[in-house]
Amino acid sequence: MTINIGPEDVLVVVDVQYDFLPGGNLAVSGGDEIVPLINALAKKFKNVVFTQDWHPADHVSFASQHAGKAPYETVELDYGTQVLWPDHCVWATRGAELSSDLDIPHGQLVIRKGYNRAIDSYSGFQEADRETLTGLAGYLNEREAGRLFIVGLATDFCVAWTALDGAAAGFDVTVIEDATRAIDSNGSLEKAWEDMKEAGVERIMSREILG
Ligand code: VGL
Ligand code: ZN
Repeated sequence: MTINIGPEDVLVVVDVQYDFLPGGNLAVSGGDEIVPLINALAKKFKNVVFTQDWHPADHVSFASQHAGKAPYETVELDYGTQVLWPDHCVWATRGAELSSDLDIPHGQLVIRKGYNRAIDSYSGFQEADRETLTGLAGYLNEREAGRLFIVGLATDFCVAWTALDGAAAGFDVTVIEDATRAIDSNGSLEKAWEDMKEAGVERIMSREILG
């Protein structure tokens, strides 16, 4: 059963940046394996948008900014519990660049997120305070976007939060599982799939589109 991609459908490529790829500061295991698949999928889509994790060097999500804290520990912030990460995707560094192995010249938009020092943003739509919007929903609505198909890194953080917020914004959202890879810290991957299922996010494999 093949899913036909129409001219309104949008491929959302989440955070395929050097820091999330092997050798990067927050490398996601197997992250490089999905790049050829994303390139193949992108050929089926007229519309492709990217997200880019884009932090100042003193970002609140970095363990280095919290005395006595190590990566993968948590802190309580105004907006809730924040997982602490190794420094990653610092703006204007190579680690923050989108992989040049992406071969998607027809990509239309790069939405940066996480640039406010005091607020993290896994989601491409909304920052972690659940208030500050990135503008992505406005852009997609103005473009009269159809279904959103989400790929990239990492399944259990930026992919999942983008999928959940896309669904909350009223979009029909599908995650292409084998075109994602996960961090999977403290059961985060299983929880992410549960949350996405509950929100009505579809979960497919790339062959359902590629045939
Ligand atoms: C991400 C942790 C921190 C992601 C971004 O892209 O999934 N994860 N910042
Ligand atoms: Zn980040």
